[in-house]
Amino acid sequence: MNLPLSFSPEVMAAMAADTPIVALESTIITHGMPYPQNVETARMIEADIRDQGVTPATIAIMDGAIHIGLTDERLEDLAQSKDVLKLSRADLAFAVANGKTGATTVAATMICAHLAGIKVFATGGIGGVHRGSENTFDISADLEELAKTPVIVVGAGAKAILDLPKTLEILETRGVPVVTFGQDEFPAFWSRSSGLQSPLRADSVEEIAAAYNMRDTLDLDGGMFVANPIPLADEITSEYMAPVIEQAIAEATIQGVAAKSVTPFLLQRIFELTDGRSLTCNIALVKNNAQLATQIAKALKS
Ligand code: PSU
Ligand code: MN
Repeated sequence: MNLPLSFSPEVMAAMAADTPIVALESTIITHGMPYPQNVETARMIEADIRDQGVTPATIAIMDGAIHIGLTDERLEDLAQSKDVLKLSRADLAFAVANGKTGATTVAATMICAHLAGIKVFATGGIGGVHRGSENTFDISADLEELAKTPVIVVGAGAKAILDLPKTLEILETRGVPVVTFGQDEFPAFWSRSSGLQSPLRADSVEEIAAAYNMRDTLDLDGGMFVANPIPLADEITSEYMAPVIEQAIAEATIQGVAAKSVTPFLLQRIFELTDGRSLTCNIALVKNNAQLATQIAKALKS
């Protein structure tokens, strides 16, 4: 098969040596954080992963290819570009075929990681069922992808801008294991608590690796969502976040923000309304997730 995959030199070396690799998404860089914090965070996360003897593979679409691992120059280009597409399953092929520059969401990163043979991927949080979805039908394609593609996604739960109970219901219906690391409660991204019980809990990376391998043995489709609570020192409490989120959602509704723009708009408004605290928190949780994903990638190799 002639796949349009372009591997960075370090990812190619890791594949040849059969050492663990952790995939990273790029929408968080282009649509989730402002410049230059976006590229600084991406570099820090990659360095942290390398420090633990694992290879990072940031995924993005450029020049008609799916890049598995970005050189520093490409990373900088992507982080500075203003007109990068936000790609999910629906538009991935169009972008590759037509030479567009695109960042991959959780859904698209899962597809690309799987094509490259990478099993673990770290992000901030996954998309989910938006509040008011009964009117807008706005449900992230990330949920459908988790049901389909055998990649472990490590995130800090789902953002409280979403309808978290409905998000967990859809994941259950679609057969996606939701495993929270080290606590009983499902975490809500900026906060450790959501008030919702996590469907499953694991206290070691070995349990996660075993569950992933057993899904394969049992021939069950799809991946797994590992919810990793933000460290206590970095969290913003749900009490503080609740009114901020309400305001951001109200503004999005009044301004008619819809479809792909909803998540980036809300993240940007919440960043402004919290005087940047949400970004500091976001960076800390991505770092924490990359660390766990790195340990899972190692456990899968042992
Ligand atoms: N969480 C963040 N920042 C982000 C995203 C999630 O903290 O930028 C991105 C991810 O790429 C996720 C996407 O896959 O938002 C979900 O977008 P949507 O709701 O349009 O499916
Ligand atoms: Mn959406």
